[in-house]
Amino acid sequence: NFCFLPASAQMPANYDEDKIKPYQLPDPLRMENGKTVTSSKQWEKQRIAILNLFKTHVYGAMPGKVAGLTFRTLSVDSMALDGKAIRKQIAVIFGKDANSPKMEVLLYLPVEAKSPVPVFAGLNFYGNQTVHTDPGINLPTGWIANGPTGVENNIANVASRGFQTERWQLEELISRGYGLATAYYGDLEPDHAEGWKTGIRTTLAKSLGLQAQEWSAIGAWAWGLSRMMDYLETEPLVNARQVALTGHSRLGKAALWAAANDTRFAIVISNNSGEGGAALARRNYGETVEVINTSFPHWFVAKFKEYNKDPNQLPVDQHMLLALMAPRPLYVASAVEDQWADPKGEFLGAKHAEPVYQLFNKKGLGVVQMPDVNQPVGDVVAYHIRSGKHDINAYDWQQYLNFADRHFNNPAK
Ligand code: GTR
Repeated sequence: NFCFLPASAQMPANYDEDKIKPYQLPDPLRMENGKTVTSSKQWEKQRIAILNLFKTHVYGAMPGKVAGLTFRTLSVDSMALDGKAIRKQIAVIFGKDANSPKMEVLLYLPVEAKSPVPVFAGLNFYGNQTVHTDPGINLPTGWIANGPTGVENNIANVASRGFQTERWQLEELISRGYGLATAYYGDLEPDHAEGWKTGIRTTLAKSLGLQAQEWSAIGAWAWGLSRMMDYLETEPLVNARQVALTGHSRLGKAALWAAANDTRFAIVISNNSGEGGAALARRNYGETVEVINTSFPHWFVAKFKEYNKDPNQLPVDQHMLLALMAPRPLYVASAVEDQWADPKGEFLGAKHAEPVYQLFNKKGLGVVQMPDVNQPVGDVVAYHIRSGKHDINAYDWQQYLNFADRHFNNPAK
């Protein structure tokens, strides 16, 4: 399976636990006045304070809904996937005018659904057509990163259909009673340093009342996820109170940022999200703050670069981002061969979010040590480290489906 390899992946990185510089994590419960949060009620205010710190220092502003947001159904096929699913394609148009920028949502629902179903939602890397070979899926027309089969000169052609079926497990989801909603992240902002010029940070600057540099690519992708949720709330076959947000890698970072801002996402799943995602920034292991800011300057705001040399100066760390999910169920996953993402740092991110879950009488992760390979642990906060490489595969999805079954009390089947 193809994956992005930045030049920085060649840069020397530390993979030695003994060479991790000592660090002290900021306490998510410590308020600005120095006092400690002791109740879930007090947490509400602290939650906003932490969210604002992430806006200022890491991901930038998060605008609300754009005026005139419109949903237009482009196609419906109630006999998709050999009659097992309903396929809908919807243009989510960011304005009243039909020529406004838009994102195309691909939605599959189990045909047998008698009542509104829970849905997994997430952005994809190379266009909706890569999720399944279903020939009815529209091809994206905008910029796509070169690399995969069927992408030439940054344009996708039919040969890219089904390029990442393994990453979505659509048939499995449908057979277990779940829907899937996805959109191509490049509809929001093409993922390269100049992408903001043609993405929504520029095209919607006026309507959102925000300058491009006030937020980030991750912010733009996360904003799109919230607009997807706006649409899902209008879809009668979807149970919008049971939407599990998933994201792999950079899109895992975007999923976490989306769910931090938007509590309508009922479950949050971070798959190999690494640096700038679930992994602690203070650990110099694998990818670092400096490296990610150098390879992907557009992902974060300029302010984040001030911490390149010393992430200890950050007023936050990623366990606090994970804590913003509380009390919602959160799943963090790593892969053994994905040392670049710092599996232990991801585990510790989840672990140190625990005190906030405890305010809600939820145990959090509930284990002290990192579990063995392919041994999922935890209840409201779950974690696994799977064998194999940086990816999201059938094994990961099995765990996420089991997790959703548990927390959504079994889907309407
Ligand atoms: C890498 C990047 C990671 C991760 C990954 C991905 O190049 O260094 O932070 O986001 O890309 O998205 O696959």
